[in-house]
Amino acid sequence: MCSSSVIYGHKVDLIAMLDTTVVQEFQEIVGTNHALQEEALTATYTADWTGRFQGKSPMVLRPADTSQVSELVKLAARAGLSIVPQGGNTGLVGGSVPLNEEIVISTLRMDHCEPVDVLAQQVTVGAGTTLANAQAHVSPFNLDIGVDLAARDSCTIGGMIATNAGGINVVRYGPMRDQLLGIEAVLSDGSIISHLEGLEKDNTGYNFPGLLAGSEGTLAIITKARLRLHPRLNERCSAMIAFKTVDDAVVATSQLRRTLPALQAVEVIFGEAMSLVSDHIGASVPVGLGSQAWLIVEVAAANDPTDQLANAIDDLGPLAADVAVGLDTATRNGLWEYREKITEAIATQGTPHKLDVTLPASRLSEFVNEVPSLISTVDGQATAVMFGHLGDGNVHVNILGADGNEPDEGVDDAVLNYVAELGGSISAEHGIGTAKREFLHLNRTEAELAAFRAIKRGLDPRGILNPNVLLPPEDS
Ligand code: FAD
Ligand code: 2HG
Ligand code: ZN
Repeated sequence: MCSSSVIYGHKVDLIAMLDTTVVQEFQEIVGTNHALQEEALTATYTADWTGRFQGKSPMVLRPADTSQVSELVKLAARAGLSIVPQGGNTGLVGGSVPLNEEIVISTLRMDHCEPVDVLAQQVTVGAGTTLANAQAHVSPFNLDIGVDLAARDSCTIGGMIATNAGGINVVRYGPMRDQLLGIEAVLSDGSIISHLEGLEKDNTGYNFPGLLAGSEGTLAIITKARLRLHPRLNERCSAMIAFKTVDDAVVATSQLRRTLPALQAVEVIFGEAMSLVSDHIGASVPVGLGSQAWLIVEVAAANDPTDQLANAIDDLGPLAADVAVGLDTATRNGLWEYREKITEAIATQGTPHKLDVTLPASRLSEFVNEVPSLISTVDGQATAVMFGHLGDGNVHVNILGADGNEPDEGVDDAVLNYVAELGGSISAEHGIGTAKREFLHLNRTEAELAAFRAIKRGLDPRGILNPNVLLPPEDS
């Protein structure tokens, strides 16, 4: 059908790599419409959200259910093909795209949500369900998914599990791993493991949900998940608080965590990020122009938590330089826009290196204050745009090079070594992917890496599942 195309130069070579009978067998499993080969059709599956990681694939397969995934994996294993599992392709570490011409298995068609189990406060959803659809599915029952993040319209539950996504409510509900009560997945030999009963207590051996959360597609392809749900807290109030120094924001965050039982989110925007995002959304800085840091604090409860928030802000005294409060949905959303549009604002400036790190609370302000000069010693023209989830000690450091180009590679090395020196983590919530695997040794000992490799070999002896991510190559 497409082997004679001259428009898509490299496609002919790629397709030639796949035996025609193998191609036919793949097509028989998912149907020809869901076995994509034309580069025009595969393009959105082969480049990542940031545009920094671009690959190519001989075939993107879109199975409808778990048994089709199982058949695809069996066939790939037999044919010696490697697989990149993909959900919404919103990952930010280059883990979701085929960088060495792997086939892609996209879960997007596996988006069925089973009826909400109100009695148990749980739901089982297909791995390809977007977070927004899962939220919409459970909200009529006054229930909520514990993890929320700005990519909610595109990211999938399977991808969120595979990356152990964090987002804005970790301070209250924990990351994706904490939401998991059961999982169904296809292993590298095509066998299916399924444990979806959702028993709150179930000590019957190894915990697959815990193992697969954060495994980044290297151990299995997740096909369904049983999620714990939380009562939906409809009474909400948000505030943006400006601080003269980074340290004031860190101290205030700790105080708010101690004094606000209804605390739902504590997010931070530092100076460079605030000016970039306000330009991007075409609005002025709401409060505290010239400050070094702004917190967005949200409280949520069954009964109006506004007084609770107002009292807690009063108690901050002179720490808080200025405050804007959002009582109604429109004003709250207006404040949140400054936080949620930062990633998009950065993307308009070029291709950044995204470093997503956690610091111990006692080293946070030192880190944030030091990073700009650290970066400039490596690349004099690079700028650091910083923001994140301060309640969890998680700072997103986006580094842009001159004229929107990527910065000097050495900036990653300098920042991540500094993080490790301060006792932090080189990946807070986005995962290791391709982007950080050469730095994994900064946080993991030889013994830990050996245990990781043993797990990988045990579950994927041929190394066909997402071979380019997480574990550093053995000879590095
Ligand atoms: P993909 O990008 O498709 O894949 C991510 C990884 O998971 C890859 O390694 C892939 O192989 C693997 N994978 C995907 N599906 C499966 C599956 N079914 N089985 C096995 N492996 C699988 N992340 C946060 O943690 N917190 C945030 O606040 C946050 N905000 C974001 C905001 C924006 C605007 C954007 C663009 C991204 C943001 N992210 C955030 C990153 C991203 O949304 C998350 O990492 C998300 O969990 C990825 O889900 P996905 O479905 O897009 O996965
Ligand atoms: C967020 O918190 C995301 O908004 C994206 O994790 C972070 O763009 C980034 O670096
Ligand atoms: Zn984040």
